[in-house]
Amino acid sequence: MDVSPEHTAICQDEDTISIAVMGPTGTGKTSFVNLLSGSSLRVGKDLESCTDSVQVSQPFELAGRTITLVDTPGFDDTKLTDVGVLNMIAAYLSYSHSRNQKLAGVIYLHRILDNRVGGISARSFRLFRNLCGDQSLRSVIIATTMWDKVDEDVALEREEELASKDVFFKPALKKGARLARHSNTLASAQAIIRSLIANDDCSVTLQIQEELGSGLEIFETRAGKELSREVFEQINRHREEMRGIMADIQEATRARDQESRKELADERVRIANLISKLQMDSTEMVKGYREALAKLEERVMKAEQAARESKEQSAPKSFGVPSSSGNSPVVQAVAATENTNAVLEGKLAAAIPVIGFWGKLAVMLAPFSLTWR
Ligand SMILES: Nc1nc2c(ncn2[C@@H]2O[C@H](COP(=O)(O)OP(=O)(O)OP(=O)(O)O)[C@@H](O)[C@H]2O)c(=O)[nH]1
Ligand SMILES: [Mg+2]
Repeated sequence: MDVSPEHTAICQDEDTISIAVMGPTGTGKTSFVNLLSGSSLRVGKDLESCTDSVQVSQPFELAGRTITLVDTPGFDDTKLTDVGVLNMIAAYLSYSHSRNQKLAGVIYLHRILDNRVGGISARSFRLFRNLCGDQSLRSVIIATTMWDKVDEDVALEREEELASKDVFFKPALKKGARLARHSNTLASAQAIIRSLIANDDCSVTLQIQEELGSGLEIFETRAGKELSREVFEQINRHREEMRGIMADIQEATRARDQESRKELADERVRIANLISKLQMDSTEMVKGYREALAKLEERVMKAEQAARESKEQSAPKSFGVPSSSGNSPVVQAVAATENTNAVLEGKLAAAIPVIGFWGKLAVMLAPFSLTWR
């Protein structure tokens, strides 16, 4: 399990605030992060989920603040389990909180073109609510995306439905969350950020941060409990499916239909694997969380060490590297994938001019701090 951003550098800057971007897979989280920050984090191209770890954007300036965006994998990822996703997000949130990194709020993205107010979207939002708790909803903006993909009239109708039905966003909106539109332009993304950082002191503690900070185990948190319940239901659904397949296999055997029998047998194996993965993940939730946290801590320590060494060796003043001290907050900078790949290929000189200071710092520190994919 990987908690680390793909390309991480650590430096300290107490004035930098971070904003987490969450939501189901494919809602445009990474696109939103890239648009605002100028990062080049990988964006999905097909139906498969794309982001498979928590990753942090380059810092950018807006409304007099230095901001980093925390991009997260979505629940209902096609490759990761929900337990794996929760562990990664929880480890990041808990660790950054323990290092006093200011979280200004959370932007939750929802595709306006999803015509079902239920299913995956509702499940994902339920988990999100449990992760945030009620008290931090004032620092949550639910932003609808993909307005260009659906007729405006239909989109407006759906927006109204989202805001007015108990089954979806209404209860959260009543408790202080805000609904916004993201029209895929920089101006609309910036407007969302501005309204998030305008009203408060730009520091919120999410429910899961409080819970983990007070010593609860991940499975004892509200989100952990909700997810365990969901996983249990998922396993039951798969078992039900399995019973149907077994009956079909018997039927195909009786009918001597070898082709169907083979297809059904393959499906049986696939579902059996799914069940055992879900069972293992949920029984090992604590282990998975601790591993995620340990990896994150190790990488941060290595990157800090590398930052210190780099500062000593390479005239840091010219880069304006902030001073490092033991308990300062964590700020992570991310370089673009293509440029980091260039570094891997030994093209450091070619990569540096493109990515600016934060990317440069990331590139410099990366070989010390990362497990490359
Ligand atoms: N038409 C349209 N496409 C968008 C918009 N936002 C994102 N996309 C596209 O939607 C796809 C998924 O976008 P991502 O940014 O990778 O979504 P994500 O939420 O990060 O997905 P995961 O990493 O899989 O959780 C990409 O092909 C984007 O180009 C939008 O507002 N309009
Ligand atoms: Mg993504």
